[in-house]
Amino acid sequence: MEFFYTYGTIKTALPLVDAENADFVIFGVPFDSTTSYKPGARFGPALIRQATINLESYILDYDIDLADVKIADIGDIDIAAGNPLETIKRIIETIKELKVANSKAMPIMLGGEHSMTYASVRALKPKSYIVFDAHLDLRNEYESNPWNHACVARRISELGVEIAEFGIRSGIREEVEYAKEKNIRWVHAREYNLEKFREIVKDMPEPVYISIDIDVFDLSMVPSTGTPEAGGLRFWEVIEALEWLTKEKEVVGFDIMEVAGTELGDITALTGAKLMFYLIGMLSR
Ligand SMILES: [Mn+2]
Repeated sequence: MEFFYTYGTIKTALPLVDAENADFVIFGVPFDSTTSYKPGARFGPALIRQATINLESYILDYDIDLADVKIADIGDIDIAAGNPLETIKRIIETIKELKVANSKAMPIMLGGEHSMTYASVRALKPKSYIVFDAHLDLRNEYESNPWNHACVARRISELGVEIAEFGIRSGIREEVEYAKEKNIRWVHAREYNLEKFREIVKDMPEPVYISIDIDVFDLSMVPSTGTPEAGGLRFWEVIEALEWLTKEKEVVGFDIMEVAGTELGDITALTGAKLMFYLIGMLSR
């Protein structure tokens, strides 16, 4: 398989295999053309990869060494700067190409702005979409653009995918009304706990796609992100929910989005990298 390498791969931290032989295939989407507040998500994939150098491959909690897991990193999608629809098309093509080469590979997308999650959902066709996010992302359009990052959950709901959102603390009335009308369940960050998560997710159809907008976490852990919001979730709260979810439900893929920044060693990227290691670890159990 031929892929585009923008910023190199993750191989400094982990021994990698070819995409054809991998159980997990990482790719980056260095796209941030609709970002409305804090730019830099185009550097998210590179910063997350760089942050993995700081991590141990052994996951203490699971007694799993990621060095023993078959992981590939195919580099970054050749994005179309300023053109979300064309970039979405290219992501879908890449995932389809990957699935032809290796049908059992689980794609892991590193972003990049959240609008691109639509592409993974389109390509992987899950029945449920479970997202951790500060924002509802249910606007019909934002700045006259239906492919803006603030609209991604709405576009996904239009695909007929069942949606649940956790860690929410930002949205407008139109979005709350749309959620009610379409039976989209969401839990405010103030009211979030594992019990509520399980209660909502347990009856959702499989397979599921997991999306983590890094802004779901408390601002102190993720200062470099497109639209930062105070009052977020703690790291272990999210990990515990994901541990339960990955045990209970079939997962077709996941993403970690909206990591931004311009400097190596960025805190937000360190949070994203650690989260990725945990997710690969729990999905390998
Ligand atoms: Mn968000």
